[in-house]
Amino acid sequence: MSTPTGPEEHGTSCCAPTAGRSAPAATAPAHSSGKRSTRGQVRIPAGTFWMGDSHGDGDPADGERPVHAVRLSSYLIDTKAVTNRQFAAFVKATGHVTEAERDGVSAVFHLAVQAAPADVLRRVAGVPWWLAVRGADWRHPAGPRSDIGDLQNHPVVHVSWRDARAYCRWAGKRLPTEAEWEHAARGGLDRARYPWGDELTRGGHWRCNIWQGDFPRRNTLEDGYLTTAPVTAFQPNGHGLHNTVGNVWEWCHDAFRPGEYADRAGEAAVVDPVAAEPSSVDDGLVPRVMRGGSYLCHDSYCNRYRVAARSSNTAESSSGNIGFRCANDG
Ligand SMILES: [Ca+2]
Ligand SMILES: [Ca+2]
Ligand SMILES: [Cu+2]
Repeated sequence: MSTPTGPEEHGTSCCAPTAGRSAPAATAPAHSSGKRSTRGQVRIPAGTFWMGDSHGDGDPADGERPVHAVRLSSYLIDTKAVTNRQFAAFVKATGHVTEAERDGVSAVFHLAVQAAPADVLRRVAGVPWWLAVRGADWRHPAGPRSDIGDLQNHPVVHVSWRDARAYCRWAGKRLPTEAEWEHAARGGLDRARYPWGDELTRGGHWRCNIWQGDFPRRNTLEDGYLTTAPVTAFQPNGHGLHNTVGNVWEWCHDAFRPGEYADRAGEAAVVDPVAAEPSSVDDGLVPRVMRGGSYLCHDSYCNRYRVAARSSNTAESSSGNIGFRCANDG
C-alpha cells in the first residue's frame, strides 16, 4: 500500500501532498479520443498580457517572476472546473480507473475525513493535516464513508494529471497551458492580484473559496465552505470563468520548472509558451503545473490563491483539493 509522502521541492505548504504510488506504472489509458467539443467553453481572443507576479507576493522558490510579456493565439477554455457529474459520464463511457482507485489510497484533509479509523493509514510527514486514507477517490472524496450524491455540481477531485488528460481526450478537449490558464484567470485585467482586482474581499464579502480562521485547526467558514464549493459558486471573472482562484487546484498541461520564467525574460514577447517536456523521467513522476490554489489556502500559511501563483505536483498524484478544467485550440 503506498501512501503520500511529504511535499517535494516547493517545501511545506497547504497545497497538496505528493503521492508515492506503489501500483505498476500506468501507461496512458487507451480510450479513443473524442470528437472535438467546445461545450461549456468561452473563446479568449488573441492578445498579449503580462504574466507573473507584479506585486512581489510570491515565494521566490515558486518562480513567479520575472514578469514577462506573453502573446497568445486565441483559444477556448471551460468556464468551470470539471464536475463530478461530468467525470462520472466519462467513467461510464470508458471504464477509466483513476490512479487513486487503482492504488486504493488518496490524501484527504484531516477535518474532512469520513472513514473508519483503520482506513486512516498515516499522516503525511511535514504536512500533518493531510491524511492518507484508504478508499478515498473521486467517488468518495472524504473517504469510504462519503459519497458524491450531493456533490454532482462540485469539482471532481482525487484525479491525477494523467486522469485529467484522459478525460480531456475523451471529451474532445485538452488541458490548458499554464500561460492560457493565467491569461484566462486574469479576466482581462492587467497585472491584478486576483481575477477581480487587487483586494481580496469586498465589503467584508469573500469572492472565492479559501480558508478563514486558524489554519489548519479551525475554519470559521466565512465563505461558507470547508472543502469544495459548487463550480458555479461566486461571481465569474471578466471572461466568465468561475473559481479560477480558490476551491480546487487545477492541473495545467505544462511540466513545472521554477526557472521557466527566468529563461523567457529578455525576449520581446514569448509566443504561445509551453514548457519543454522532460525526456528521461517516468511519466508519472514529472512535476506538472497546478494553478489557482484551493479551499485550504490561507495567507498565514500559503498565499497561492493569486492569479500569478504557481505550484506543482507529480503527474500521478491526487488529493482532495486538486481538479482541473479543459481548454481547446481556437
Ligand atoms: Ca472556505
Ligand atoms: Ca480553482
Ligand atoms: Cu495553498
